[in-house]
Order: sequence, then C-alpha cells, then structure tokens
Amino acid sequence: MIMKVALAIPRIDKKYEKFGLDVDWGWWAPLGLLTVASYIKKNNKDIDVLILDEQLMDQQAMKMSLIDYSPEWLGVSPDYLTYENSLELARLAKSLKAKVVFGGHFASNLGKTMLKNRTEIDYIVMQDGELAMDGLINGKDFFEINNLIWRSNGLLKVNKVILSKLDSLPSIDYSLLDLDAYFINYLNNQERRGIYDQPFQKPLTFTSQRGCRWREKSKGCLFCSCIYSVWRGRNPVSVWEDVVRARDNYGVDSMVFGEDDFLSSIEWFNYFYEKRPKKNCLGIRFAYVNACAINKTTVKQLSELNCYQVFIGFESGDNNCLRKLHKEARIEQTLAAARLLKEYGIKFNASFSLGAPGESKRSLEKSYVFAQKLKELGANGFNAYPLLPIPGSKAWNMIMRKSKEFYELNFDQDMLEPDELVRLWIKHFCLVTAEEVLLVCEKINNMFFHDWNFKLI
Ligand code: B12
Ligand code: SF4
Repeated sequence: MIMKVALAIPRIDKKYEKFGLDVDWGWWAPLGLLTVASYIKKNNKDIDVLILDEQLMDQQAMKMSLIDYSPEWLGVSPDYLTYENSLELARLAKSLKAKVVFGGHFASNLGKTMLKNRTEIDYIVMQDGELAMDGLINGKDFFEINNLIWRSNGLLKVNKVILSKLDSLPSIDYSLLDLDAYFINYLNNQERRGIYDQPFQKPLTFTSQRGCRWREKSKGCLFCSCIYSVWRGRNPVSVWEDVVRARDNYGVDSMVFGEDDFLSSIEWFNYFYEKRPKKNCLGIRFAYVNACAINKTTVKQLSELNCYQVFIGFESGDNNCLRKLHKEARIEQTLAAARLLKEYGIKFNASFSLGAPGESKRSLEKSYVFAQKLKELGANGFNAYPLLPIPGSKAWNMIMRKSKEFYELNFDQDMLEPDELVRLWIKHFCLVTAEEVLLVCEKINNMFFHDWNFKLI
C-alpha cells in the first residue's frame, strides 16, 4: 500500500496582501517543501509525495486537490502572513484523518505556542525538515526524531536540534513540480513590470547554502528571523552538476539563488566560480547579496557568471540607522557596491527597512535621497517596508522587553497582527509616526511601482 504525503504552501491571507504588494508571485519554487519532498521521495519507494503550491491555484482548487488526494500526512510551511490559510488547510486535513506537521521559519520560531494553541497541528519541525519529516512518516520513535516538537500526555516535548550536512542531502528533485507553470508566471511577471531587456526565459529557483555568515558572526540584522545560526554551503561541484542536469532535463537557462546571501562565504564563492562549466555556463538571473561582499573581484566574477541582477538589502540612507539595524554595510560601502555593479552592467534591486530605532524625519529624508541616488546608479527596483518585528528576530525580543502592551498582546499568540506590530514598534522606537514612515516607503516604492498603496489599520 502506497502512503500519501501532501506538502502545502498557502498564499498570503487576503487581509495581509498589502505586505506582499511588490512580490512577483508564482515563479519562485517552494524550496523548503521541495527539499523535504526530494528527501522523502529518494528514501521511500512506497511513499507518494504531492506538493500543493497555492501560488499556482486558487484557494478552492487547493482545498479540492487536498480532498482528492486525501493524504495520510499533511506538511505545511506557514509564515505570519499565511498562517490563517495554513490553519484552514490543517483543519481540512484533520477532517480527512491526516496527521498535520508545520515546519519552516515561522513554525520554528513559534512552534511551542502553535502546539499549545492549535489542536489541528500535531507536530512542529524546527529548522532542517528533511530527516524529521521522514522520521515522522516512517513511524520512528518520537524521542529519536531530532528537531521535533510534539505532545506527550498533554505536555510539550522539545527535542534537540541537529543540522544536516548539506552534502549528505539529495539533490533537489524538480520533477516534483510543474516547472513550466513557474516559467510562465515568470514571463508574465516580467511583462507586468515592463521588463523586456532581461536575457532569460526559464530561471530555476535553487538553493546551495543555508544561513548567513553575518548572522553567524554577529547574531545578524535587527529584523532578521532566519532560523539558522550557522552558515552551511553545499559542495560547489555538486551544485554545478545539479545546475547542468536542470539545463539538460528542463531547458533551464539560468539560476535564481534563494539563499540569504549568495556571497556569504567568499571562499565558497571563489570555488563555485572556479568550477563553473567553461562552455555553455548558465547565467544567474538573480541572487541576494550583501553589499560588503561586492568588490572589484566579486563583481567581475559575477559578471563572468553572466549574472543579470542582484538583490541588496540597503535598508536605510542613514549610517546611524544602519548601525541601529545592526547591518554590516555602511552608506560608503553600499554606494561603492552600487557603482561597481553599474560599471559591470549588473542590475540591482534595493530593499529598505524603514523604522530603525531612532528613525527621525531627517533620517527618513536621507533614505529617500539615497534611493534617488541608487536609481541614478542603476537600481531597477525598490522594496521599501516599515520594519516589522518578527518572532525570532532581535527586534521581536527588544519590543517584548520594552512594551508591556506588546508583550501582553503577543506572548502567548501565534496569530500575529502585523499592522499592530508595526505601529507599536514605531511608537516605542522611532521619533516619527507610522504614517510618516509609510509615506517615505510609498515615495521610494513608487519610483518604480506606481500603484504601491499600503495603509495600516
Ligand atoms: C526565497 C525567500 C522568499 C521568496 C519565496 C518564499 C517561498 N514561498 O518559498 C519570496 C521572495 C517570495 C519571499 C517572500 C517573503 N519573505 Co522570504 N525568504 C526567502 C529566503 C531568502 C529563502 C527561503 C528558502 O527557500 N530557503 C531554502 C530552503 C531549503 O530552506 P528553508 O525554507 O529553511 O526550508 C527548510 C526548513 O525550514 C524546513 N521546512 C520548511 N518548510 C517546511 C514544511 C514542513 C512540513 C517541514 C517538515 C519542514 C519545512 O525544511 C526545509 C529543508 O530543511 C528566506 C531566508 C532564509 N534564510 O531561508 C526569506 C524569509 C523566509 N522570508 C521572510 C519574509 C519576511 C518574507 C516576506 C514577508 C517579505 C515581504 N514583505 O515581502 C515575503 C512573504 C512570503 C509569503 N509567503 O507570503 C523572512 C521570514 C518569514 C517568516 N518568519 O515567516 C525570511 C526568514 C527572511 C529573513 N531573513 O528574515 N521570500
Ligand atoms: S537579514 Fe540577511 S544579511 Fe542580515 S543577518 Fe539575516 S540573513 Fe544575514
């Protein structure tokens, strides 16, 4: 008898769509679920895995697919913006008699609270999900499943967290997805944005690293809720083998690297660069990078890797705010990085997180002027949002300590109210109002995206 496992990633809850206004949906493969599914498929011949991605279907179709498939297990990857939809799927799965597991960033950070509050969730997997999910569906003794939070006689048990060596995990199995659907959405998004000059048609979302060196070294940026405290990278040789296989099997023409900071380890990147195929090397459509790692050498290497665009978290145009945000780079470095990228013809997208501790009218104005400068230097997109304290981030801990009101609203909550979080954060840490912060976000975003319209309730 074949056992059925469904892995689902829901869409942003309707009321929070404004937090993803400038995200291009539907082209980014759900890497977290895909890596878990690839592991299960590789290690269990008698288990069928189905990935349900709500970016590719509406909510009703998602529910109908779950009912039709009727799995024994449902795994969900929620975040704070998709949590309501995630719980709805969990309840549906329970009505089908499935066991429900939540994993990923949000679940790792709030897992205990989730299990306390929600009977529709049976288990939480913290951080790496491959071995834990595999252990669960294979009936392994709960005490022996690392990374698991579970209930035993009404009490919560939190097992220890062990991270895998990335090279011990199998390659991502893209046959588990309908890749063509993601490619079509990619092209539609480019058209919607009026981008006609980019050279790629079939970019593959891929992951070769987990975590970030800045976080490992310094506990990371103030708003960061990344769950990995150490950086890990896969052997670049096997990364290239996978990339070439994806080109041969699916006609992929470029890669999108989903890690936090593709240049986190310069040694790793140098080796990756050295091992590139010398003929027909695929391009890089997009990678997240840290401005500090952009120098003459790395930018030249990126250019030789045929990199079209990078995404940089600039966050603010004011050094004092950058210090308070605990960013590694300062204005001088970010400007130097932007100039080098321009010189080598690599486009960059700039994100801003406004609302640093001490944010003032003057620092907001400096960020706006800075964004204009970046546009002159070749930025081809902006994402500016008010800082949101997320569980797992330093910002979350700071406001929990500072505001009794915030603590009382949130200490036992797994359903967060992002509007409230933003307002309280700004009230307690900034010298400006939430509306003043939003106005500058709007001015920055609208340099490219003309209908960005975000109001807090
Ligand atoms: C790529 C990416 C995106 C992509 C795609 C996300 C997607 N749907 O797949 C895009 C650009 C769309 C995106 C958007 C956003 N993102 Co994002 N994103 C990332 C990034 C850089 C990589 C994620 C990834 O694919 N990693 C690779 C995979 C292999 O690792 P993984 O996700 O950790 O998965 C492993 C485990 O977590 C676990 N696991 C994951 N899911 C499940 C499920 C089950 C059942 C199990 C058992 C295990 C399991 O197993 C996996 C393998 O070990 C992360 C940063 C990071 N460090 O991961 C931020 C990150 C996840 N994003 C973040 C944020 C804030 C956002 C946005 C809200 C930003 C915004 N305002 O627009 C939006 C909202 C997204 C949404 N769903 O609504 C935050 C935190 C989110 C949170 N705590 O809920 C992160 C951590 C960034 C940060 N440093 O703070 N994002
Ligand atoms: S936001 Fe990015 S660069 Fe900053 S600590 Fe987190 S993962 Fe690292």
